Amino acid sequence: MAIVKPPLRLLQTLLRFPNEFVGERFLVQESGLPTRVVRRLLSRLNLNQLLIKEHREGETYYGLKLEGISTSLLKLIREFLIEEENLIQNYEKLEIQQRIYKQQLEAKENEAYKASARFVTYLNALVFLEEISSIILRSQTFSQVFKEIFRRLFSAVNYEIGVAAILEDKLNLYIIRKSSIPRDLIEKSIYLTKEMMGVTLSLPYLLQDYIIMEEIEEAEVAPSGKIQHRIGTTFQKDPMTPGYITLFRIEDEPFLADEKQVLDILATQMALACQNITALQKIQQLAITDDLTGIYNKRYFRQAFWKEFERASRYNIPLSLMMMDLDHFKRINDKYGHQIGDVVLSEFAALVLEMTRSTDIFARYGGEEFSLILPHTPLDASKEIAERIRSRVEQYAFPGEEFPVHCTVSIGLAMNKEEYKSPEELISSADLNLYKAKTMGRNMVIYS
Ligand code: GH3
Ligand code: MG
Ligand code: MG
Repeated sequence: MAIVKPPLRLLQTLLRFPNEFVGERFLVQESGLPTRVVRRLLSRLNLNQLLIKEHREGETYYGLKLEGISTSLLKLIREFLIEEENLIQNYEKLEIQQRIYKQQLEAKENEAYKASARFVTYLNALVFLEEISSIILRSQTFSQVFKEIFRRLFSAVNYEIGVAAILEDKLNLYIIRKSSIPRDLIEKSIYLTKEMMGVTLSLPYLLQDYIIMEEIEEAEVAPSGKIQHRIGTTFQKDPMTPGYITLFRIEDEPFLADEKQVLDILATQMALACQNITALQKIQQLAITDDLTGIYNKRYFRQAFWKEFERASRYNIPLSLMMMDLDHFKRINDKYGHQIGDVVLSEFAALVLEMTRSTDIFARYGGEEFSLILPHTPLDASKEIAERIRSRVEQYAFPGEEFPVHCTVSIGLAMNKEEYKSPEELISSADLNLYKAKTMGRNMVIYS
């Protein structure tokens, strides 16, 4: 049985209506072939002079010239049509296949592109993180840590103002801004940071008390006026105290989730860096503090005195030094015990510390000897201070076990002179005066 191909169906359709005109739409309907195929076949048939084509009222009508068609010609037509149809169908199949392949290829390309972009981003992030953490972990001060973080963040996050806030004695704010950012926007960002920090950490007092350390980054950005966007994160400055970092954007383009993520990842690094610094500061503090009295020890005295002497000599400014020694301290130990002796020593330190300025450096020189450096202080002024210390100690009732303990102090005071070439000379001079005070009867101030 011969397979009836669609083109044959068309021919059959036409043959069923010999000499009649049949509309194109009708042929499509009857033969079940697509319009395109019918048109093409009809145009081929037309070439063979078999078809009569007429246009009536805007439609195309076809008729078939039956006379003159031989069986062999009919057979040829049939074969031609079958061939033609196969070709068309194959072509269509190929076209569809090609379209599918193209789509698949595009999808694969897209996937590969995304994967490589993701990889590059990931790699960049790793390099960035590695760089930033090694630098901030080596930083020795909070201001170094935040300077590095802010500087490096400029390459990863688009922002114009950065504010880091940590609680030390006060709330310290470390601020970076691009140079073109006006002052009022900085103030706004400080306000917002404090507000956010206050809200996040429930610390309302933060709104008044703070110190600012500012860093300005050179860059050309024209601020459009107001702060549009911000992202922030908390980090653990030390186990007890949180810190806060906020980035502000003036351009009206929200921060991306990726940018927030960078900041969040950095929170861990910042916490580590800050904890290192806190530990370092504690160790440094311990290394220069006297255990018993809590004031500076001799090590720090030497460092500080050498520095002050150098500065005073260079700029020709007055510098006074007091050496103090408690009188007959051995007796106090003998009479009341070593423990009471210790109490007297630490009370004495507290008493003197109270009477000094924040720029003075008071240290335990050893045993029951103390030294007080008075920068920018001429002899007139330091004499008065020494006398006030002496008389205060004389009148002070140190707490004993049963009765209050009384103790006096001898003070040797000296001021720097042009002929002193080394700090030791000023120390010797103060020491000599102390020795004189002792030999002249104690409980007195001798100066030169
Ligand atoms: P002077 O008036 O000549 O200075 O007499 P002094 O007894 O104070 O001087 P001396 O140098 O003979 O004795 C110092 C004493 O200070 C001896 C020592 O036991 C005591 N001393 C030194 N360091 C400490 C300390 O840390 N605690 C106590 N309780 N006593 C100390
Ligand atoms: Mg002594
Ligand atoms: Mg003594």
